[in-house]
Amino acid sequence: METSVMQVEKTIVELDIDQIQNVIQKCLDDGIPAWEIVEGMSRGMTQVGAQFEIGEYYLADLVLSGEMMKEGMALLEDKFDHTQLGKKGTVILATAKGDIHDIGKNIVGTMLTAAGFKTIDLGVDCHENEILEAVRSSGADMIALSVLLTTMVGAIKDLVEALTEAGLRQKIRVAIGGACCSEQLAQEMKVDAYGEDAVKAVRIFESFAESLKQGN
Ligand code: B12
Repeated sequence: METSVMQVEKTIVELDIDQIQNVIQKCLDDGIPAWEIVEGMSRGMTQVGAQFEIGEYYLADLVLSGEMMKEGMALLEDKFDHTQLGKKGTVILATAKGDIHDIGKNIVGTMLTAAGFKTIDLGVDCHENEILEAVRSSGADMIALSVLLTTMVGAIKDLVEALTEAGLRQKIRVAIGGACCSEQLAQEMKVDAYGEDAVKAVRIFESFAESLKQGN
């Protein structure tokens, strides 16, 4: 039997924008937590991306799916427990310099917010100095860097070097994710973790928060 979360996923894959609010409302009426609905939307977006890659979907379809994501998120925004916000720490979100992909980063941000993290979203095409500045001014001790373009993996190294030069590397946890990232790349670039999806991102940042609390 198709659950209502599966319906959300399917609605995104089928780009049925007229139905997205209805299916999300149905989930909420069924008592499904907002983060589970976001997971369903995220799976749908991943499939839309895959369809685009094989030439089944076009650019206009991607834009439409992004619109659906926004409409859905607007319904869910106030369903997250905002009293917990920031209790687990502050995460800076950014897409690497030279890279303008932000759908995955935004999903990661929403899931982290839902899990009780305060997030500071610096947007796309972020230079390491901008990230460093945000670390200094906010006191954040965790960074989520999205990198989708292979040509931009050097941005990860530049960020790690900038943190090291500023004497901050030991205090800051860095995780990466996005199409061109992998566990191996994370090791090569000397970052603390790689996550393949937003659910893994939440687990990673929860373990970062725990280790920071214990002073490790
Ligand atoms: C949508 C898309 C676009 C859209 C972006 C719209 C937007 N606002 O983001 C548009 C059309 C603008 C675009 C442009 C380009 N794109 Co594009 N794009 C994609 C596509 C099809 C889907 C990406 C996506 O949104 N997926 C859905 C989301 C939900 O998944 P996600 O991003 O992977 O995020 C999830 C996880 O990775 C993870 N995650 C993400 N970030 C983080 C961070 C952390 C810390 C953690 C733990 C986890 C995590 O959690 C997310 C949620 O589950 C991918 C294909 C792909 N396989 O990724 C190509 C792709 C990334 N694009 C590609 C290319 C080449 C380009 C262009 C250069 C094309 C061009 N010639 O102009 C430009 C780039 C311009 C630039 N300077 O950035 C290539 C990159 C190839 C490479 N290896 O370098 C890809 C892989 C397609 C391909 N196979 O060729 N693109």
